[in-house]
Amino acid sequence: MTRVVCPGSFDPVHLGHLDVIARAATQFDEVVVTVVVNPNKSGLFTIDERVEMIDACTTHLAGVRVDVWEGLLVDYAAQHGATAMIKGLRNAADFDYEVQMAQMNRRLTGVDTVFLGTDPVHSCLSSSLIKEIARLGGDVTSMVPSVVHERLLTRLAERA
Ligand code: COD
Repeated sequence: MTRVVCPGSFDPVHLGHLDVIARAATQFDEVVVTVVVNPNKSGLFTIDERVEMIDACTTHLAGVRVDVWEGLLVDYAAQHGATAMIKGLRNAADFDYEVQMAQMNRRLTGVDTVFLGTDPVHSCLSSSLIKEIARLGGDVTSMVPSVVHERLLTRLAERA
C-alpha cells in the first residue's frame, strides 16, 4: 500500500489544493491531507475548522483522510509510514521554495517529494489572496467550494 502526505496550512482549502489532492488520490492508495500547525501564526480559521472544511470537500475521494501535525513534517511521514510528500507547483517561485524544502526533507530522513504541476485554471490561487479579495468585497466563488465560501464570508463578517 502506498501512503503519501499532502501537507499545508489550508487556511482555507481552495480549488487548487483540492485539484492536487484529487489527482494524488488517483495515483496512491492513501493520501493523508495534513494540516500543519504553525504556533507562530494565527490563521483566519482554527485548525479544527480547516480540518472540517477539508473533510467536507473530500468525502467523495476514496483513500483521502485528514490529519493534523505540529513539528517536522518528515517526522510525521516516518511515524505514519508515508513514502512521499505531495506538493502542487504553481510557478517558478513555488519551485525555488519547494525544491529546497524537498531536498532538505530528503536529507533529513530520505523521504521524497512528488510535485504535481498545477492545473493552469488554478495557478493564481492562494489562500492569502483569496482571503484578501473576499475581505475587500471581491467575488471568490470560483476559487473555493461553496462550503468554504459560506464559512469565509461568515468569519470575515464576524471579524469586521
Ligand atoms: N494549485 C496547486 N497547488 C497549490 C496551490 C494552487 N493554486 N496553492 C498551494 N498549493 C500547494 C502547494 O504545494 C503548497 O505547498 C500546498 O498546496 C499547501 O499550500 P498552503 O499555502 O496551504 O500551505 P503552506 O505553503 O503554508 O505550507 C507549508 C508547509 C506547512 C507544508 C511547510 O511549511 C512545512 O512543511 N512545515 C512543516 C515544518 C517543517 O517540516 N519544516 C522543515 C521544512 S524543510
